[in-house]
Amino acid sequence: MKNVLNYINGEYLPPVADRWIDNYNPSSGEVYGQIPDSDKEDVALAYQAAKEAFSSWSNTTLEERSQILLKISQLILDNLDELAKAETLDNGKPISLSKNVDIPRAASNFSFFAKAITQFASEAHESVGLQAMNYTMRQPIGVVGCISPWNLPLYLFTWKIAPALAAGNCVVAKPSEVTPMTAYLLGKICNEAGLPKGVLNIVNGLGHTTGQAIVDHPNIKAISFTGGTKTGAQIAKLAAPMFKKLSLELGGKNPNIIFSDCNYEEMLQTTVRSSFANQGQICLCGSRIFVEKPIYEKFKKDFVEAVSMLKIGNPFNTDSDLGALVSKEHLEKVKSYIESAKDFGGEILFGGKTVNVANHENGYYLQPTIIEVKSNQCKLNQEEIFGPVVTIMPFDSEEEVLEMANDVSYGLSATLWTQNLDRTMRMTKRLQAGIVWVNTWVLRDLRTPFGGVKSSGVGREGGFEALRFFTEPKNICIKYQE
Ligand code: TXE
Repeated sequence: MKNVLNYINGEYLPPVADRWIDNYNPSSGEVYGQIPDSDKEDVALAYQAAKEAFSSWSNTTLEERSQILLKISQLILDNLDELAKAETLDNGKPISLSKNVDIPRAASNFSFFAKAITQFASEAHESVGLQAMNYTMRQPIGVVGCISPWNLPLYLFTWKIAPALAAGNCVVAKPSEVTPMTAYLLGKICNEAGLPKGVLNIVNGLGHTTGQAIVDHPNIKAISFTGGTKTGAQIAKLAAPMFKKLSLELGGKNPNIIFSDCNYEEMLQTTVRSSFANQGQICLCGSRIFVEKPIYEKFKKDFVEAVSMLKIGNPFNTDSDLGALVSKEHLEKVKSYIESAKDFGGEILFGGKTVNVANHENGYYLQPTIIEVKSNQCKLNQEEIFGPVVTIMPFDSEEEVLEMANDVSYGLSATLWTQNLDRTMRMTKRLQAGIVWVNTWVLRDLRTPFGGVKSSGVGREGGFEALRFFTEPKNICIKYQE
């Protein structure tokens, strides 16, 4: 059994109430360890440790802070194999993805913010003629809360923690109860890198208990959350009367818009990835594919053929393109969407069935699934499925596809495939999304603002946006005599 403990004040501790939750291996469906079922008392301990560490951490020089974060980044890379294996075991994602994307990105999150903090600056405003000078101080908030989901476990956990720490805050963090293992291993790395005790504290447990206790804590003044839209709404409701700063990165139902003049081969290859990478469990996946009529039939045929070549299997096999979905509950949820397709005239062009993987018969495997739909108004196009399921639909004009792309409650990202510059300019301006990719997908530059509009969230992460979120601006106005 591989058990997880809380990481508080630099030490690994069992939960105060000694209650535990089973942790499943999604590729086999077996319990392989236990994690703390923490409650308010554990969060209180974590808060206390963070509070005590704050005065010293917020006064370290930027150089010192930066060096420690760079060391954490390096140690993540030094332990890449162990972390990648742990991520795949916990989440079910292909090992190639853990090794090449998730863990290297976790290292980059630390190295990026280690450097960004040394370049972060604030403004000065001279009140000309009034003999006064204003400058803005950007001070760390204090103790902040970071709550992350299961789809990109260490990747998203560190995406929040790294800027929070870089800005001089102390953190109480909670990884998803479904995928706690790499966050657990990060504690050891932080100790080895010399991160002072209490600066980062990790409490494990369920959302409505441990997560809620973090949001509810009166002295944890900011919450950075990534997860489902419903959960985001609950967090906002609880945090608003306490006037907490909130950054909410929520779901998506992203359009992938394909015009006939696109670079076809590149579009096809990328669309396979943007549809099914990580079993479709990425908030940025292009789950609604709209194809211009002249190439619709050709695309349908080629896309089905390309997807039929994808290999679903044990995520530890290096040639598996798709591994297991994260949990039994999630598999059931995704299946129920597929089963509902026929209710509104959807036609399954490929997939739709669970997959039996040899020696892993109880794992949560599902075929990549393509459903042709008749209307953008159907449930499959309006609700986030968050699994290996995409819909496809033809369109006639720019105006029509724009209307369909925007006619959804979400607004995280959009992808556009065209060689026409004028069309690119017209459409990128009008697409309701926080991020628009043109002729590419998830090409990330960590300096750019990341987040969504409408039900996809509030606020932006990434670059200086994240450092602004994790600091409070203070205006200092000095009057002087001439
Ligand atoms: O996420 P939750 P779930 C979407 C996706 C998925 C749906 C539900 O559509 O099917 O959300 O997934 C913690 N107070 N995304 O239920 O519950 C929880 O413990 C404080 C999109 O697994 O939102 C975990 O650490 N915290 C998404 C984190 O919130 C709470 C990624 C996310 O879990 C809490 C994941 C509460 N009341 C799911 N309730 C994306 N944007 O990438 C739960 N949590």
